[in-house]
Amino acid sequence: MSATTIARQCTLCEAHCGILVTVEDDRVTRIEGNPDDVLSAGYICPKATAMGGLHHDPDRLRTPVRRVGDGFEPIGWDEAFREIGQRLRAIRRAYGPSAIGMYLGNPAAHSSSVIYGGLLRAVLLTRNFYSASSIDQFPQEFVAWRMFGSNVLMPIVDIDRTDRLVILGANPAVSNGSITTMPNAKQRIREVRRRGGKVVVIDPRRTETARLADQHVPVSPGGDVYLLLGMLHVLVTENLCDERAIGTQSTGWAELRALVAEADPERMAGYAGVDADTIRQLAREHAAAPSAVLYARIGVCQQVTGTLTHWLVNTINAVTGNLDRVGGQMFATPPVDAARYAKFLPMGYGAWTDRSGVHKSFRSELPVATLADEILTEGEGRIRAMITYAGNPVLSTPQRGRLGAALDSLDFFVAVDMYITETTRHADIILPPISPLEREDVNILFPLFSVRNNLRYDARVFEPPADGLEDWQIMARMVTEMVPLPARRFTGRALNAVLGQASPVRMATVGVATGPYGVLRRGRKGLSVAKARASAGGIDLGPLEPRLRKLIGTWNRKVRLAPPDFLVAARAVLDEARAGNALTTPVDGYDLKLIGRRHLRSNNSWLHNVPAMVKGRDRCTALMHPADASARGLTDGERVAVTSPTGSIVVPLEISDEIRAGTIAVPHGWGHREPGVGWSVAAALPGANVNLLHDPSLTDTFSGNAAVNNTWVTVTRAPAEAAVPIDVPTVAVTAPQ
Ligand SMILES: Nc1nc2c(c(=O)[nH]1)N[C@H]1C(S)=C(S)[C@@H](COP(=O)(O)OP(=O)(O)OC[C@H]3O[C@@H](n4cnc5c(=O)[nH]c(N)nc54)[C@H](O)[C@@H]3O)O[C@H]1N2
Ligand SMILES: Nc1nc2c(c(=O)[nH]1)N[C@H]1C(S)=C(S)[C@@H](COP(=O)(O)OP(=O)(O)OC[C@H]3O[C@@H](n4cnc5c(=O)[nH]c(N)nc54)[C@H](O)[C@@H]3O)O[C@H]1N2
Ligand code: SF4
Ligand SMILES: [Mo]
Repeated sequence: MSATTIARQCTLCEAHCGILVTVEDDRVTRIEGNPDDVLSAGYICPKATAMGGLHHDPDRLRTPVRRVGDGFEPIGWDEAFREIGQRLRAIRRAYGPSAIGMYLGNPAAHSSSVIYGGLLRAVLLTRNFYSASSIDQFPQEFVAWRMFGSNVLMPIVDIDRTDRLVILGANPAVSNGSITTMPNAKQRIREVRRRGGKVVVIDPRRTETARLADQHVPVSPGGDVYLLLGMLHVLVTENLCDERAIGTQSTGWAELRALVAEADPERMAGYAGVDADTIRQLAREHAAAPSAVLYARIGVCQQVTGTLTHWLVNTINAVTGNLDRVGGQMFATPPVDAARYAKFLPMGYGAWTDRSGVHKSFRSELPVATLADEILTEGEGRIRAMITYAGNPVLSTPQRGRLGAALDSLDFFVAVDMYITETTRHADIILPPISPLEREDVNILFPLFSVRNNLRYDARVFEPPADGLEDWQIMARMVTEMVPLPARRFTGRALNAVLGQASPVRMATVGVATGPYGVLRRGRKGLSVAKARASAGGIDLGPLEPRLRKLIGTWNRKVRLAPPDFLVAARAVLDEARAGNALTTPVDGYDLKLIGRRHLRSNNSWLHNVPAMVKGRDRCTALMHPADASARGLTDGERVAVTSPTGSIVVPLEISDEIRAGTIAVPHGWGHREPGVGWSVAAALPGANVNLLHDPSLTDTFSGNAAVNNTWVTVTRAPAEAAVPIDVPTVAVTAPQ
């Protein structure tokens, strides 16, 4: 049979690189970068080939399955939806809508099916909605809402035109950028320097990105808030700010100046782990560069100071005149201009809390760190049933090792996933969508955050099986089951027929046609999904343009530099510092700080079943500085126990001076050793679940984002293998009856 090659995108991470997939005899034989792709221009990372591996993976579920004893048996779709409807409606009748919880995972956002996830959530009317966002970008959304009046207005980095790029808590050389979608980040970073610009990386580890930079500043984990306050102090006291930009763009300048009056670098240095001269130099150079931008991502989100840090990042960019300016922080003009309307959506901050009263709702969801508690804690309002959609929270979130038992204790659990994972193995029913290569799509989410405006189309590589469903069709069927309907047997069928016509691609077609470039506004020359479909690699819609004034959702259309509650919290940090107290004091007996790291061939928890993604040396290791290793008499490659007050795991030690002394790094997404998991390749190289070590009660003060990037641990030689209690939470797990 002859080979065919089809252009689409790799949908594994936010970069969505253009790929050319060659198929012979119904098998993927080659995946390469698409040189015509308007954003990735031929670049792919080693993960792209996993798109083929996933499609052909014999472990991938092709039909719905239902629990029988410890295993699963295949069932038909109609039977599955009927049972799901009956069970969930009965639970809702008995205990109310919030007895059904829902968790939405990261890959949901990588197809436009996610629109239907939102619809299901709305129909459920539950207060118990959770997602990976609260261990990811919640602080950035919170800051965007407070400063610019809309959570969607997370500014992105105009990396291709900046003269100075300063990166904190992100490793785009590996992650390829997030909330700044920038495929081939490495090349873009090199280009900054080639243009004569300067690149600085502020990170406790000399990362793959730091190796491309002019300067690496090994900040202490959690030290960024002090470093940035110190920088602001220098900018203010040395009159380095762009007063004209501030005057026309912002309010709150006087309050901000007053706040940082005493945050002198000498005082901040010890807490930041960065000397005062460096803090001064960073501030002066930021102000002096023709254009400059601070870019921060999850390393600083996953901290108790996540919101404060991201606020200071945006603030420094703004007061140096680099907000909404070429080469600074900017806002895209995507083909579906969601940011223009998102400002009208209520954020529901604190509209309700979890039952402990500690965690507030934000954009109408609760922080995921409280999920196991909301299932396990007895009493009124307990979650009795769960729906998970494209998520693996047992591995990806800190729950003191209790989430598996919590899921087992539910009356009913339905998972939408193509694998039997550490999470879905606890389900009563698993509903698998077709493989990504079998779906057609138009991504309208990531152009909101891309470094150039664009519209790209994903073609199907394989025809889906006749009885295959996409995620949105699965969600639509569940919506039908959960909408209160009179005479369900007949009206349900009618609603199904209506929803079945409203595919996300059709919705995107309408959205693009009516959007800023659309045919409805610009006539025949305008943009349409059909034009993107006919293109070789999408349609380039030009560089980012200043447009904050149009988008901003604050009442006076000014940037709020000094939200009062941020000032109070920052003042408290400074008062503590003056009294000699750091934000995170060591817990007795724990002497190292644990941070995370990502690898080029991993993607959170779910690529470890593709052989090409796990070949080579063990990657789930504890990275430690040589001085720390020798102080403990530890050698490279030996097995060590990493223990926190919350749990203990055993992993091999990797010694390298790329990590700051006093800090260790262990990647997340590993720990595939649970019985009954349907990942045969992953189970052979399981690694350990680092989230057993993180304390779920440590969250960002404002948004409730899980603070997993700064945990006190000890590291000791692991006892002999047979005697090792591997991957244990140190708290007993008891499930309610
Ligand atoms: N300690 C620590 N923990 C972290 C992080 C960290 O840095 N440190 N990072 C956090 C971040 S940023 C994120 S985003 C989260 C991710 O957290 P999650 O989203 O909970 O977990 P993933 O590992 O992405 O699991 C995705 C699941 O979706 C399934 N899946 C893949 N594609 C599809 C699809 O198209 N449809 C459906 N229905 N299912 C699909 C996969 O089989 C897998 O089971 O992890 C977070 N956890
Ligand atoms: N290969 C690969 N690519 C991915 C993913 C993946 O799992 N693998 N996941 C995707 C997802 S879901 C996301 S959200 C993005 C995330 O993309 P990034 O934000 O780039 O994520 P990380 O690579 O985890 O980078 C976080 C960095 O923060 C540093 N850090 C930790 N603590 C601190 C601190 O206190 N201060 C400072 N300044 N730095 C700190 C860490 O050392 C690390 O280098 O990546 C996406 N791309
Ligand atoms: S960076 Fe890699 S995983 Fe992400 S979209 Fe591009 S090829 Fe796929
Ligand atoms: Mo993420």
